[in-house]
Amino acid sequence: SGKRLRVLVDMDGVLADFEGGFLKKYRAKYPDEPFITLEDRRGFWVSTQYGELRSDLCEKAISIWQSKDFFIELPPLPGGVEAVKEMAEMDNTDVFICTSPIKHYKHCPFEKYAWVEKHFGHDFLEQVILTRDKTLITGDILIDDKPDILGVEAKPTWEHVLFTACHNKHCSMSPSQRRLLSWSDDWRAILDSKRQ
Ligand code: BVP
Repeated sequence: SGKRLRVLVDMDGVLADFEGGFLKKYRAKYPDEPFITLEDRRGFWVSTQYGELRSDLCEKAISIWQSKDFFIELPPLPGGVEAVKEMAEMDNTDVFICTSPIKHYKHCPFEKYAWVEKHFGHDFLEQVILTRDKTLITGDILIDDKPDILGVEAKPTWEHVLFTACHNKHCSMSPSQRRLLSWSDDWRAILDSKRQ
């Protein structure tokens, strides 16, 4: 019934474990430097919190995700790949992976495509959207762990469903905003609530 549902799914922090992958490689490269446990993470920007811990740690953090093989080696978050594959098979449903690459472009955009091919298969590359401004992309739902998704479009078409992550679990939210606590949470009910 009704028109097709378009679901946009973020990659880092929703499908790929950016925070866990970062911490593991940061500790391996800088074993004698202080670090922030996932329990103590606050704020979307890892680099900002490391810079607050000690100013030189901001650039050390950045060096981790600018390195070759950082993005391709990110482990999938539990249930995410399976959920997106199931969504893509649903009637009247179009799913896109919508992700913002870092501006240090040597490895990240390539490895984001390679990650999707590795975990979803070559054909799923049709579903990848790389953009620095998600407000330009039209959709019914955007599942994303970033609390504030801003861009040039003041009124994006999508409803932002906040995917819970270590850095946002304490964030207060407007009463109308919805969360997806994990991929074990009822994402099917959220999709169904948007169908005509
Ligand atoms: O490519 C990811 C990692 C990067 O920003 C992008 C976020 O994309 P979305 O999840 O919004 O699609 N990134 C960069 C920094 C610092 C840069 Br300086 C950071 O602290 N955290 C982070 O995720």
